[in-house]
Amino acid sequence: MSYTLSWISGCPNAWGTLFGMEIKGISYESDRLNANTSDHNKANYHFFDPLGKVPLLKDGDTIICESIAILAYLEIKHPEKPLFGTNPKQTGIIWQRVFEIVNNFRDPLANGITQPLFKGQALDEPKAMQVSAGKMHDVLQWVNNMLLLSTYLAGETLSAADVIYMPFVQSLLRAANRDDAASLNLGVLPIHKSYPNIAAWLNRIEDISAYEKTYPPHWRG
Ligand SMILES: N[C@@H](CCC(=O)N[C@@H](CS)C(=O)NCC(=O)O)C(=O)O
Repeated sequence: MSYTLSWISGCPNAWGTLFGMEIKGISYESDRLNANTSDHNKANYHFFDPLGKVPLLKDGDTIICESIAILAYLEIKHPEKPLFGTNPKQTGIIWQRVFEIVNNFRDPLANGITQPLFKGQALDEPKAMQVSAGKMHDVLQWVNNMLLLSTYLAGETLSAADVIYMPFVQSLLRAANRDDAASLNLGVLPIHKSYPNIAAWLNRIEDISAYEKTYPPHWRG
């Protein structure tokens, strides 16, 4: 069995997929694309994913786009080290969390704060950023409260919800640490003071060997 995963360093969706595959011990050929040269916009890539997005998994003749779909596909093929639970209740709660992330808790971080900072656009619209910061804090408070009640986002065991959400939180922290974020006073750093339960959750995840193995290479050094 041989998988190929196309990904871009620093893409949180792709990081979640890579992280999940490493946790499950699934080997794959790494097809790291270069965002700057727009490898993913080349025609042959669009043949597989019309939107030209990463990650994309090739498994022989089977092509799966969408990071969460890839994780669900691999879960069926590799049920060991489960990320989507082992009984109906766990599976239901994990999928509930996954959809809460997708519908409510991802975009206020990614679209509202992280992307404008990474694109160097945040200081163009400081008032809009303050509005976005309010929405980001609403989300972080909700997640921080959730992590007071359980060790991981969907209970006492690491699940797909943690794997999917962690890269968005780490991307936010990296963006908030940029020099141009200082004047925005986002109030998120240091995370162990602003949101201690999220900080402890991140520490637990960082201790997993798959975290270091899948850490975005261009973020190093
Ligand atoms: N829903 C998709 C979103 C993937 C996505 O937005 N990928 C971004 C990078 S994080 C991408 O490929 N961007 C390249 C582009 O839009 O040209 C998933 O989760 O797989």
